[in-house]
Amino acid sequence: MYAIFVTGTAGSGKSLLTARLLEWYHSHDVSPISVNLDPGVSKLQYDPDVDVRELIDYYSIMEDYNLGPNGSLILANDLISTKIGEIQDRVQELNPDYVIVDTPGQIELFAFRSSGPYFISNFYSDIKVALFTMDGTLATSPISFVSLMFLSQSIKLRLNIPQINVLTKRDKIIEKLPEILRWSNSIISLQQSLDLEKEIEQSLISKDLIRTLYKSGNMISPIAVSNMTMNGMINLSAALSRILTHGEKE
Ligand SMILES: Nc1nc2c(ncn2[C@@H]2O[C@H](COP(=O)(O)OP(=O)(O)O)[C@@H](O)[C@H]2O)c(=O)[nH]1
Ligand SMILES: [Mg+2]
Repeated sequence: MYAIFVTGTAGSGKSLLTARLLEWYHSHDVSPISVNLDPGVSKLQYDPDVDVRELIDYYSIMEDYNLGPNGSLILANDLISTKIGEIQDRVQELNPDYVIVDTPGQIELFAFRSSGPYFISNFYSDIKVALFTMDGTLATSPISFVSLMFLSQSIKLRLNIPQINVLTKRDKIIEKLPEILRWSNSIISLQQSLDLEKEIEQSLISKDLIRTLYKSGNMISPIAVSNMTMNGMINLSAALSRILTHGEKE
C-alpha cells in the first residue's frame, strides 16, 4: 500500500486534487481510497472512505472546552495523532493499493505542530510521498513564487518524506505559466524578474538563500496541474509512480 499525503496552504486545492487523484486512479485500474484528516472542513469535493470528523468533533470541542473557533481548530488538529490507530485500522480493512490523505486546511496546524509529522511518520504504508500544493494564482509574482518555494522546503524539513511540488489552478495562469517555470529553472531569470520589481530591495541574506535553494538542487520545477480541466494530471501521476513504484527520491 502506497500513501500520498496532500499538503498545502489553505485554499490551494488539496481537497479538489484529492478528488481528482481518486478519479484518475479509478480510471487507471488502481484501487485508491481517501482519508480526510481535516477535522474542521464542512464540505468536501469527494466522499471520504475514512473521515477524521467521525472521530474528532470540532463543534463539541468548542462547547466542551469553552473555546472559540481558532482554539477549537488548534485542539482538533492536535488530536489527530491520537486517532492514528483507529484510522489505520479502517484503512487496513479496506486494503487499498493507494491511500490518498487530504490534510487539514491550515497547514501550520498540521505540519508545524507535532501532530501532523507524528501521524505521517507513524502511519504504516510501504512508501509515502507528500504533494505540496502551491496555489498557481499566488505564484505569479517572483517574490511570491520564491516564498512558496521556501515554504515547500520548510514542509519537506518537517515531514521528512519525498515531496512533489504541485502548482494548482493551471487553468487560471496559462499565460504566466512559462515565466513561472523559467524561474524554477534559472536563477538568472528569477533574479531578473526580481530586479524588475523595483520596490523590492533584496537583502544579502535573501540573495544567499535563493542561491542556496538552487545550489542544493531544491529548486525543482513544480508540476502544473488544473483540477478543473485535469491538464497536467498525467505528468503528476508519472512523477508519483517514479517515487512510489521505483522508490526514487524527489
Ligand atoms: N480554477 C481552479 N480552481 C481550483 C483548482 N483547484 C482548486 N480550485 C478551487 O479553489 C478552491 C479551494 O479548493 P480546495 O480544494 O477546497 O482547497 P483546500 O483548502 O486546499 O482543500 C475551491 O473553490 C476549488 O474549486 C484548479 O486547479 N483550478
Ligand atoms: Mg481541504
